[in-house]
Amino acid sequence: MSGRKKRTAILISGRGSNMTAILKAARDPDYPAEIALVLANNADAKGLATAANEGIKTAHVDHRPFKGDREAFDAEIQKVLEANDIELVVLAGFMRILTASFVERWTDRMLNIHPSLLPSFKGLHTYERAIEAGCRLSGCTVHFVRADMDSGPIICQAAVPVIDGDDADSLSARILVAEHQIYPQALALVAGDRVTVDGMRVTIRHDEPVDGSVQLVN
Ligand code: 4DW
Ligand code: GAR
Repeated sequence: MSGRKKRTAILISGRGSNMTAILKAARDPDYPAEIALVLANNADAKGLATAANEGIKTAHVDHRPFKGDREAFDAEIQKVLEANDIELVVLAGFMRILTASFVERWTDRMLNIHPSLLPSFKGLHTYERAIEAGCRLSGCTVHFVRADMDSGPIICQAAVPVIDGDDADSLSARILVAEHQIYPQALALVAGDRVTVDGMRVTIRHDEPVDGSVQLVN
Protein backbone atom coordinates (compact mmCIF):
# COMPACT_ATOMS: atom_id res chain seq x y z
CA MET A 1 0.00 0.00 0.00
CA SER A 2 1.26 3.48 -0.80
CA GLY A 3 0.73 5.96 2.05
CA ARG A 4 -0.44 5.61 5.61
CA LYS A 5 -3.72 3.93 6.50
CA LYS A 6 -6.52 6.39 7.29
CA ARG A 7 -7.81 6.14 10.85
CA THR A 8 -11.51 5.37 10.43
CA ALA A 9 -14.46 5.24 12.85
CA ILE A 10 -17.60 3.25 12.08
CA LEU A 11 -20.82 4.57 13.67
CA ILE A 12 -23.58 2.02 14.20
CA SER A 13 -26.91 1.65 16.00
CA GLY A 14 -27.73 -2.03 15.62
CA ARG A 15 -26.85 -5.22 13.77
CA GLY A 16 -23.62 -3.97 12.21
CA SER A 17 -23.42 -6.33 9.24
CA ASN A 18 -21.90 -3.61 7.03
CA MET A 19 -19.42 -2.89 9.82
CA THR A 20 -18.49 -6.59 9.85
CA ALA A 21 -17.96 -6.57 6.07
CA ILE A 22 -15.64 -3.57 6.40
CA LEU A 23 -13.71 -5.10 9.33
CA LYS A 24 -13.15 -8.20 7.19
CA ALA A 25 -11.89 -6.19 4.21
CA ALA A 26 -9.66 -4.11 6.49
CA ARG A 27 -7.73 -7.24 7.55
CA ASP A 28 -5.97 -7.09 4.17
CA PRO A 29 -2.55 -5.48 4.76
CA ASP A 30 -3.08 -3.44 1.57
CA TYR A 31 -6.45 -2.03 2.65
CA PRO A 32 -5.99 1.77 2.93
CA ALA A 33 -8.19 2.27 6.03
CA GLU A 34 -7.70 0.95 9.55
CA ILE A 35 -10.78 0.71 11.72
CA ALA A 36 -9.58 2.53 14.82
CA LEU A 37 -12.98 2.81 16.52
CA VAL A 38 -16.54 1.50 16.41
CA LEU A 39 -19.00 3.85 18.12
CA ALA A 40 -22.65 3.11 18.90
CA ASN A 41 -25.46 5.15 20.40
CA ASN A 42 -27.11 1.97 21.73
CA ALA A 43 -25.23 -0.05 24.33
CA ASP A 44 -26.99 -3.21 23.15
CA ALA A 45 -26.10 -2.76 19.45
CA LYS A 46 -25.11 -6.25 18.30
CA GLY A 47 -22.29 -4.76 16.22
CA LEU A 48 -20.62 -3.35 19.35
CA ALA A 49 -20.07 -6.85 20.73
CA THR A 50 -18.90 -8.10 17.33
CA ALA A 51 -16.30 -5.31 17.12
CA ALA A 52 -15.11 -5.89 20.70
CA ASN A 53 -14.68 -9.61 19.94
CA GLU A 54 -12.56 -8.66 16.93
CA GLY A 55 -10.29 -6.63 19.21
CA ILE A 56 -11.48 -3.29 17.82
CA LYS A 57 -11.75 -0.33 20.20
CA THR A 58 -15.40 0.50 20.93
CA ALA A 59 -17.23 3.50 22.38
CA HIS A 60 -20.80 4.06 23.49
CA VAL A 61 -22.34 7.54 23.35
CA ASP A 62 -25.95 7.29 24.53
CA HIS A 63 -28.18 9.92 22.90
CA ARG A 64 -30.86 9.73 25.61
CA PRO A 65 -29.20 11.80 28.39
CA PHE A 66 -28.91 14.68 25.88
CA LYS A 67 -32.72 14.87 25.81
CA GLY A 68 -32.99 16.12 22.25
CA ASP A 69 -30.01 18.51 22.42
CA ARG A 70 -28.53 17.25 19.17
CA GLU A 71 -25.65 19.76 19.16
CA ALA A 72 -24.51 18.48 22.56
CA PHE A 73 -24.82 14.81 21.48
CA ASP A 74 -22.83 15.50 18.33
CA ALA A 75 -20.21 17.46 20.33
CA GLU A 76 -19.71 14.39 22.52
CA ILE A 77 -19.26 12.20 19.44
CA GLN A 78 -16.82 14.75 18.00
CA LYS A 79 -14.83 14.65 21.27
CA VAL A 80 -14.50 10.86 21.07
CA LEU A 81 -13.51 11.01 17.39
CA GLU A 82 -10.85 13.64 18.10
CA ALA A 83 -9.53 11.71 21.12
CA ASN A 84 -8.97 8.79 18.73
CA ASP A 85 -7.39 10.88 15.92
CA ILE A 86 -10.13 9.82 13.50
CA GLU A 87 -9.79 10.96 9.86
CA LEU A 88 -12.77 9.25 8.20
CA VAL A 89 -16.26 8.45 9.52
CA VAL A 90 -18.41 5.63 8.18
CA LEU A 91 -22.14 5.56 9.04
CA ALA A 92 -23.30 1.96 8.92
CA GLY A 93 -26.91 1.72 10.04
CA PHE A 94 -26.38 4.69 12.39
CA MET A 95 -29.87 5.92 13.16
CA ARG A 96 -29.42 9.38 14.72
CA ILE A 97 -29.65 12.44 12.49
CA LEU A 98 -26.45 14.46 12.79
CA THR A 99 -26.54 18.27 12.94
CA ALA A 100 -25.48 20.41 10.00
CA SER A 101 -22.47 21.75 11.91
CA PHE A 102 -21.19 18.22 12.65
CA VAL A 103 -21.81 17.13 9.05
CA GLU A 104 -19.93 20.19 7.73
CA ARG A 105 -16.90 19.40 9.90
CA TRP A 106 -16.73 16.05 8.12
CA THR A 107 -17.48 17.20 4.57
CA ASP A 108 -16.14 14.62 2.09
CA ARG A 109 -14.77 12.60 5.01
CA MET A 110 -18.05 10.96 6.16
CA LEU A 111 -19.76 8.17 4.20
CA ASN A 112 -23.19 6.57 4.44
CA ILE A 113 -24.86 3.58 2.83
CA HIS A 114 -28.51 3.63 1.85
CA PRO A 115 -30.56 0.68 0.56
CA SER A 116 -31.87 2.22 -2.68
CA LEU A 117 -30.52 3.65 -5.90
CA LEU A 118 -30.39 7.29 -4.76
CA PRO A 119 -31.72 9.84 -5.47
CA SER A 120 -34.74 7.52 -5.67
CA PHE A 121 -36.34 6.38 -2.43
CA LYS A 122 -34.69 8.50 0.20
CA GLY A 123 -35.89 7.87 3.75
CA LEU A 124 -37.55 4.78 5.21
CA HIS A 125 -39.32 1.74 3.74
CA THR A 126 -37.16 1.79 0.61
CA TYR A 127 -37.86 -1.86 -0.27
CA GLU A 128 -41.64 -1.62 -0.04
CA ARG A 129 -41.62 1.61 -2.05
CA ALA A 130 -39.40 0.19 -4.82
CA ILE A 131 -41.63 -2.91 -5.09
CA GLU A 132 -44.82 -0.81 -5.00
CA ALA A 133 -43.45 1.46 -7.76
CA GLY A 134 -42.87 -1.59 -9.97
CA CYS A 135 -39.09 -1.10 -10.20
CA ARG A 136 -37.25 -3.93 -11.96
CA LEU A 137 -34.02 -2.70 -10.42
CA SER A 138 -33.24 -1.46 -6.96
CA GLY A 139 -29.94 -1.52 -5.14
CA CYS A 140 -27.78 0.41 -2.75
CA THR A 141 -25.73 3.60 -2.71
CA VAL A 142 -22.64 4.73 -0.83
CA HIS A 143 -22.47 8.52 -0.66
CA PHE A 144 -20.76 11.34 1.17
CA VAL A 145 -23.03 12.72 3.91
CA ARG A 146 -24.56 16.17 3.62
CA ALA A 147 -26.89 17.88 6.07
CA ASP A 148 -29.99 16.84 4.09
CA MET A 149 -30.92 13.23 4.79
CA ASP A 150 -29.76 10.65 2.22
CA SER A 151 -28.32 13.33 -0.04
CA GLY A 152 -24.71 13.92 -1.00
CA PRO A 153 -22.26 13.01 -3.76
CA ILE A 154 -22.52 9.36 -4.82
CA ILE A 155 -19.36 7.25 -4.60
CA CYS A 156 -20.60 3.74 -5.55
CA GLN A 157 -23.88 2.09 -6.44
CA ALA A 158 -24.89 -1.52 -7.03
CA ALA A 159 -27.99 -2.47 -9.02
CA VAL A 160 -29.96 -5.41 -7.67
CA PRO A 161 -32.89 -7.00 -9.54
CA VAL A 162 -36.39 -6.93 -8.12
CA ILE A 163 -37.85 -10.39 -8.77
CA ASP A 164 -41.56 -11.13 -9.25
CA GLY A 165 -43.02 -12.12 -5.90
CA ASP A 166 -40.40 -10.22 -3.88
CA ASP A 167 -41.41 -8.78 -0.54
CA ALA A 168 -39.41 -6.36 1.60
CA ASP A 169 -37.60 -9.24 3.35
CA SER A 170 -36.47 -11.02 0.19
CA LEU A 171 -35.44 -7.79 -1.55
CA SER A 172 -33.61 -6.41 1.50
CA ALA A 173 -31.67 -9.67 1.87
CA ARG A 174 -30.58 -9.47 -1.79
CA ILE A 175 -29.61 -5.80 -1.48
CA LEU A 176 -27.68 -6.48 1.74
CA VAL A 177 -25.35 -8.87 -0.13
CA ALA A 178 -24.54 -6.00 -2.51
CA GLU A 179 -24.10 -3.54 0.39
CA HIS A 180 -21.42 -5.80 1.87
CA GLN A 181 -19.57 -5.71 -1.45
CA ILE A 182 -19.71 -2.01 -2.26
CA TYR A 183 -19.22 -0.45 1.18
CA PRO A 184 -15.70 -1.87 1.70
CA GLN A 185 -14.88 -0.91 -1.92
CA ALA A 186 -16.16 2.65 -1.53
CA LEU A 187 -14.23 3.15 1.71
CA ALA A 188 -11.07 1.83 0.02
CA LEU A 189 -11.49 4.36 -2.81
CA VAL A 190 -11.88 7.28 -0.38
CA ALA A 191 -9.16 6.15 2.05
CA GLY A 192 -6.84 5.49 -0.89
CA ASP A 193 -7.25 9.10 -2.08
CA ARG A 194 -8.79 7.98 -5.37
CA VAL A 195 -11.88 10.14 -5.10
CA THR A 196 -12.40 13.82 -5.96
CA VAL A 197 -15.66 15.67 -5.38
CA ASP A 198 -16.98 18.48 -7.56
CA GLY A 199 -20.44 19.59 -6.48
CA MET A 200 -22.58 16.44 -6.56
CA ARG A 201 -20.18 14.62 -8.89
CA VAL A 202 -17.54 12.19 -7.72
CA THR A 203 -14.65 11.24 -9.98
CA ILE A 204 -12.78 8.02 -9.27
CA ARG A 205 -9.23 7.23 -10.34
CA HIS A 206 -9.34 3.57 -11.40
CA ASP A 207 -6.35 1.30 -12.15
CA GLU A 208 -8.31 -0.84 -14.60
CA PRO A 209 -10.49 0.38 -17.49
CA VAL A 210 -14.13 0.64 -16.41
CA ASP A 211 -16.56 -1.95 -17.88
CA GLY A 212 -19.14 0.12 -19.78
CA SER A 213 -21.18 -2.81 -21.09
CA VAL A 214 -24.96 -2.61 -20.86
CA GLN A 215 -26.68 -5.25 -18.73
CA LEU A 216 -30.32 -6.11 -19.32
CA VAL A 217 -32.32 -7.17 -16.30
CA ASN A 218 -35.51 -9.26 -16.38
C1 4DW B 1 -30.86 8.43 8.47
C2 4DW B 1 -31.72 9.50 8.29
C3 4DW B 1 -32.66 9.80 9.27
C4 4DW B 1 -32.75 9.10 10.46
C5 4DW B 1 -31.87 8.03 10.62
C6 4DW B 1 -30.92 7.71 9.64
C7 4DW B 1 -29.94 8.07 7.34
C8 4DW B 1 -28.42 8.14 7.61
C9 4DW B 1 -28.02 9.25 8.52
C10 4DW B 1 -27.76 9.07 9.86
N1 4DW B 1 -27.47 10.27 10.42
C11 4DW B 1 -27.56 11.23 9.47
C12 4DW B 1 -27.90 10.64 8.26
C13 4DW B 1 -28.08 11.49 7.13
O1 4DW B 1 -28.39 11.08 6.01
N2 4DW B 1 -27.90 12.84 7.32
C14 4DW B 1 -27.57 13.35 8.50
N3 4DW B 1 -27.36 12.56 9.60
N4 4DW B 1 -27.42 14.67 8.65
C15 4DW B 1 -33.77 9.48 11.54
O2 4DW B 1 -34.79 10.04 11.26
N5 4DW B 1 -33.45 9.22 12.83
C16 4DW B 1 -34.28 9.54 14.00
C17 4DW B 1 -34.14 8.53 15.09
C18 4DW B 1 -34.29 7.21 14.95
C19 4DW B 1 -33.93 6.26 16.06
O3 4DW B 1 -33.24 6.63 17.03
O4 4DW B 1 -34.30 5.08 15.94
C20 4DW B 1 -33.79 10.81 14.67
O5 4DW B 1 -34.61 11.46 15.33
O6 4DW B 1 -32.57 11.11 14.61
C1 GAR C 1 -28.47 -1.36 6.00
O1 GAR C 1 -29.36 -2.03 5.15
C2 GAR C 1 -28.28 0.08 5.55
O2 GAR C 1 -28.31 0.23 4.15
C3 GAR C 1 -29.48 0.75 6.20
O3 GAR C 1 -29.55 0.16 7.47
C4 GAR C 1 -29.06 -1.18 7.40
C5 GAR C 1 -28.02 -1.37 8.47
O4 GAR C 1 -27.67 -2.72 8.56
N1 GAR C 1 -29.29 2.17 6.29
C6 GAR C 1 -30.25 3.05 6.07
O5 GAR C 1 -31.39 2.75 5.83
C7 GAR C 1 -29.81 4.50 6.13
N2 GAR C 1 -30.78 5.35 5.57
P1 GAR C 1 -26.35 -3.18 9.33
O6 GAR C 1 -26.44 -2.59 10.74
O7 GAR C 1 -26.45 -4.67 9.35
O8 GAR C 1 -25.16 -2.69 8.58
